[in-house]
Amino acid sequence: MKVNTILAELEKKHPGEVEYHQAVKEVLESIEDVYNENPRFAKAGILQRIIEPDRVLTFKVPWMDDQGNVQVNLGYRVQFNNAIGPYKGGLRFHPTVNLSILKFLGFEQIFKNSLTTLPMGGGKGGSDFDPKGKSDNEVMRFCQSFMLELWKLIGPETDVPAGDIGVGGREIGFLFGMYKKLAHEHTGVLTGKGLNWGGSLVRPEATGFGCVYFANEMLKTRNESFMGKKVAVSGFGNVAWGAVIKATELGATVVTISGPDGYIYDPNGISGEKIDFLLRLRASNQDIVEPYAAEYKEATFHKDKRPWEAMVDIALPCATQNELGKEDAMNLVKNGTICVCEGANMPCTPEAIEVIQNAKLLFAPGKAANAGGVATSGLEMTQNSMKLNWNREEVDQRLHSIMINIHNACVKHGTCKDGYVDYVKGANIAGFLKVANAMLDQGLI
Ligand code: NDP
Ligand code: 2IT
Repeated sequence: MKVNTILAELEKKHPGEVEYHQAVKEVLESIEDVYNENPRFAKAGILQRIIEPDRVLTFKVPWMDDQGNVQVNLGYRVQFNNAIGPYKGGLRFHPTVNLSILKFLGFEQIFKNSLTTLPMGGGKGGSDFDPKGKSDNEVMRFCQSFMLELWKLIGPETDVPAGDIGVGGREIGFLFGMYKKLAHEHTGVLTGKGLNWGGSLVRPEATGFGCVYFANEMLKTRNESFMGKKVAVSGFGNVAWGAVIKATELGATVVTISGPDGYIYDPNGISGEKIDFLLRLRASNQDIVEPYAAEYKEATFHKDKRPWEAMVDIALPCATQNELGKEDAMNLVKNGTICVCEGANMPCTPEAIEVIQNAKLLFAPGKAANAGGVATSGLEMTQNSMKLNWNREEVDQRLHSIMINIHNACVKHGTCKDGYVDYVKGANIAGFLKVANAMLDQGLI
């Protein structure tokens, strides 16, 4: 395998899809050695087959706003790979959504889902629709129109979408309602459902909890823990709030959260009723960062800045891709940070990862550290199939042990000669081998 040749071909075939190229490059560089060790991979064209999605559906989503005007957005579903199970991955509703972003996310999802040990393939979808500032009725009409196209492609044994940026419980409800009506079935076709109609306990907080469980395993390898540590979290969405709660529960003080307009620093920690306050603001579609600083006088608002300038022991980027760059990484290293654990997908740029790893900090890539969300989606699918609900402890225990297993897989495949664990390499190799071997077993299809 010649990584550079394959990447050059990919860039020629899909010009300008920079996030997709970025994600593929990282995986190819990590797996080069194990790929070359088994000549059957090259003979079966595994690489060329794994980096292209099986199919991409693009569609138009017309909907009517509250003023009676027709709006048109674009909808997508990228079905990447189903070697080890039905396509599985979230839907993102955000104005920045394009094919490059969804292909990077779908590609990452293949390896992430493989790491969970559950039978799930990789996919992703979404729209450039912006739920921010829209009424519930507008969101409902949009979701219904979106599902009118999507339902033909998905099913509980075919492709199981879920949430991502801009898609939470409300959107999943509207999407599910329309699917149920069209397909005339009540099945686990989406995950992140409401508890009364097939959802799983712990799913809402699972990604954040899983990220902290993973970070805790990394810390243990250096006889460290969350106890007494200062933590910076970015964002305050589905992923971030679970991370804030679990890190606090393990004895840390979470001093930052952020939004697109800046971050807040609260030296007393963001916990208890402050989290309830934030969740209320979020539920009513309001900005959170500035109102928080207005409500809690000890907190300071840092407009248009990122939390990575704060003095912290642990950084958990939980907002979006490429939100932590080289300078941010240099700041963290300078400030004595010991661990960076990605709650979001690809939040650190390749240059930032290089700085962090060269300084021998603990670093976990999102495909390992945020796999708790999709893993708990997998547990939701299992419960739906059994037509049974597990209690909170049961789901949380399974999530916890899945995160420990993922950590162990990364250590197994990522430990370097000097003992440093390259979790990026470990996650990519462990995730890749399982899918590649399944593809070999199943022949050329
Ligand atoms: P949400 O929409 O719930 O939250 C995203 C958060 O990030 C919001 O607080 C948002 O603020 C903030 N944000 C968005 N863009 C920016 C930006 N450019 N700069 C700073 N803050 C920003 O999304 P999720 O929590 O679901 O997703 C966050 C990340 O985690 C994504 O990378 C997603 O792919 C990943 N992920 C999600 C999983 C899930 O189960 N939901 C599972 C695994 C990974 P505001 O709302 O004010 O714009
Ligand atoms: O990036 C992700 O793993 C998610 N957005 C969750 C996907 C899922 O199917 O639960």
